[in-house]
Amino acid sequence: MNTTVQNTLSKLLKLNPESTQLSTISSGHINSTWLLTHFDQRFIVQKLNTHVFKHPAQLVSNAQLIEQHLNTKQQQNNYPLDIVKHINTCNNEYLTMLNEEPYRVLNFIEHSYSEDVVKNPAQAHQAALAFGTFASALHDFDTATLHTVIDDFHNLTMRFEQLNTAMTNSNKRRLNRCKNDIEYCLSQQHLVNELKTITQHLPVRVCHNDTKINNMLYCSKTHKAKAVIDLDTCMPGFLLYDFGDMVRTFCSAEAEDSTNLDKVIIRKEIFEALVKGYLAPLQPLMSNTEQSSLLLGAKIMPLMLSVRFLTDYLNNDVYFKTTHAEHNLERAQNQLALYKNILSNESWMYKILMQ
Ligand code: ADP
Ligand code: GN1
Ligand code: MG
Repeated sequence: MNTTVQNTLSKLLKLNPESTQLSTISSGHINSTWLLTHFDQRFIVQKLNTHVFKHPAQLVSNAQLIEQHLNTKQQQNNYPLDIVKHINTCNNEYLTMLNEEPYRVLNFIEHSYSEDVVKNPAQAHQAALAFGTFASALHDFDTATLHTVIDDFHNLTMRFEQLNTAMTNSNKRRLNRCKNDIEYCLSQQHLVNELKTITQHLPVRVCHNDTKINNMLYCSKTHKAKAVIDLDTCMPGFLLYDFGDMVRTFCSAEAEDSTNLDKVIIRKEIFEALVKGYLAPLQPLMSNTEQSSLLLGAKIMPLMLSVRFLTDYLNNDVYFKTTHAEHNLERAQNQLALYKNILSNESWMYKILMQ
């Protein structure tokens, strides 16, 4: 590990760098994340990505309001999961500028692990139960107190506009590589109208907005859900997005960037377990309309991610972390394969959702 980084991060907690250890955690696409160990104490240290999060203080403020709300619920025995909390750093701050970059420290959730691909229905059930429990614990949270950390984050119309802009500015080689994928995405814009119609009848709730599988932690002893993490995009929205992002990241047998497209298909038993886990805490709060809207989320999210990955590919990979030149294109094609598979399985998915 780079000793300069280790010195810098140790400084955040006034620790002697010689008695700390640092390792990189690379599962997220946005922030830079490290595990900082000091004897038996462990901390998560994150450098927030200011290209993505223009106002990091607002993100921390949102997360802390949610932390407090969940804390109160936990004290009333109404929230069974662990809570990720911001830790006060050297200057008595929750967000610290070091070399002009914003850092924060979180409590490390001990005895936990995250997954990038769901291995079995029990894992899907536990993860969906966790995200459902999280949403249900926030049903009485005042959404007006949250800052909009990213404008139009799940605005499909705007995502199509960003794709169109990227096409006009892109280099020809990259544009040619994904012309067909772009054409297909643009042919699916009718979903925008479906979304507009249905959302008129839905309640605005606190959404996590990034319910992908590696944003929750399992207990390494019981393998049950332990914590919902990565609260950076919690904002007012519709639950269909959270449900859709779970379907997108739990149900395929392949990781989001796999090029093994034949295997990018919805696994029925995983979908069943997901629905059961998510609805257990939420169904009592939901109308029939809201419950049935979730299926639209399952279509919207892989399509929206294809559009976002294609946009970033055309923009020369400025948003998502990539490990190789075609990474964003591979992700986009993977998500399109998943989207098409969902379209061909819609009817049984709807039956399971509504039974
Ligand atoms: P990003 O915003 O880049 O996705 P995350 O906040 O999701 O970053 O963190 C990346 C990974 O770090 C997670 O998938 C998880 O494996 C690990 N992680 C993050 N926060 C914690 C925590 N409080 N305790 C334990 N592991 C964590
Ligand atoms: C990003 O930060 P991470 O890796 O949990 C992205 C999500 C995407 C996801 C795709 C702030 O999530 O919106 O769905 O990648 N987060 C942001 O894997 O853009
Ligand atoms: Mg994450």
